[in-house]
Amino acid sequence: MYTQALSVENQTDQCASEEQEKLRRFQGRIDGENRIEAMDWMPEAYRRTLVRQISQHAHSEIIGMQPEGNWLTRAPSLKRKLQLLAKIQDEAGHGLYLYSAAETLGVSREELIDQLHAQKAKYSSIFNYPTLTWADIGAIGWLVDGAAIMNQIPLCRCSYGPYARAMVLICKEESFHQRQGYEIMMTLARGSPEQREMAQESLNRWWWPCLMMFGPSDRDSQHSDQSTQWKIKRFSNDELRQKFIDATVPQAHFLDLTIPDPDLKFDEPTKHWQTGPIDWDEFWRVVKGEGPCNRQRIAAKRKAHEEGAWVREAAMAHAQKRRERAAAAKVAAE
Ligand code: FAQ
Repeated sequence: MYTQALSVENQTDQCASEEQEKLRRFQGRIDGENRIEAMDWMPEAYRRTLVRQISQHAHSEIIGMQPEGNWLTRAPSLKRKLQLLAKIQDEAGHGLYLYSAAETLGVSREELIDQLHAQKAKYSSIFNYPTLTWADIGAIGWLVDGAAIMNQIPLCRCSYGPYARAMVLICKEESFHQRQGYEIMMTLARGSPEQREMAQESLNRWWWPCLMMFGPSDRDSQHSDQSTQWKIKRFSNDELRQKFIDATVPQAHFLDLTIPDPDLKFDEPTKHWQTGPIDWDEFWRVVKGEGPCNRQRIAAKRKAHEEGAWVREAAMAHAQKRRERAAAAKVAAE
């Protein structure tokens, strides 16, 4: 009995030390700026963190199509309509790319989409705000895509290979989106007094929610420390938020628009723009499902999924037929 117990203990010790060794080698690879690939050993918590972040990111791209889709039939010209259509299609592509990246971690797209529909998975808070005027399409491109790029450029250097590679193309397209949004704002800001007012009113509504997009302040960010150690995150939420503020305030000045923040000031010693306090209660309300459009977004997403079932079934049936035909052709050739 006694010797058996000893040998079980020894085995447990050995397993624990092997696990420690794997962890040490894993962190060493990350510290040495090597990429982790899908077939590599990784700690379960690293895998779960990536599935959480990548799937939330994918859901954001897909849900993010809705506020813009609202203006497709009302774009002010054919050129604007085509641009907007192309942009929304890009967002769909980003979502699919990101679902594929998540799937390399051993989770199916169906499972991820079910989690979104069941409201167990999050998507970005920003897409729970309504698009009330055409200027909102400009503001989304300028500010939301601007914030997305600021957050996503560092993700091109994320330690997980499939996510990092997906981000390269996504960032290129987001840059184009940002420019088309800024160009809409410029047209409005230099247009009639009514157009200027529309641009200003839109900036007033989108500014603060865009600052919230970067996530809670560093002191309340529960995942940041671990994600930074794993080089999934390269900058903290507050650092990226500050970079965005510093880049965007001069762009607003160029448009001759006013940032809706009476406390905004340039801090000469640090050379940073300082904002007033962010309303974190609003942020958490929106994250917890109580934003202006949360229910509407999920209901629209579920409806589209249900109505699209026949497309998925037809695609699967077509793929099955092709497989059968290829197998029959192979047999005939033998
Ligand atoms: N909204 O500990 P942290 C786009 C949650 S794509 C909702 O700091 P983390 C393109 C967070 O999940 C926009 N929830 O978390 C486009 C966590 O909850 P959990 C999306 C948020 O992961 C443009 C909790 O709070 N981009 O815009 C938000 O270390 C135009 C604690 O937070 C990405 O997803 C939020 N804003 O840092 C499309 C980029 N912030 O999961 C259409 C990738 C935080 O424990 C039109 N993601 N939470 O239940 C990231 O970089 C990170 O996940 C952060 C959050 C920075 C978003």
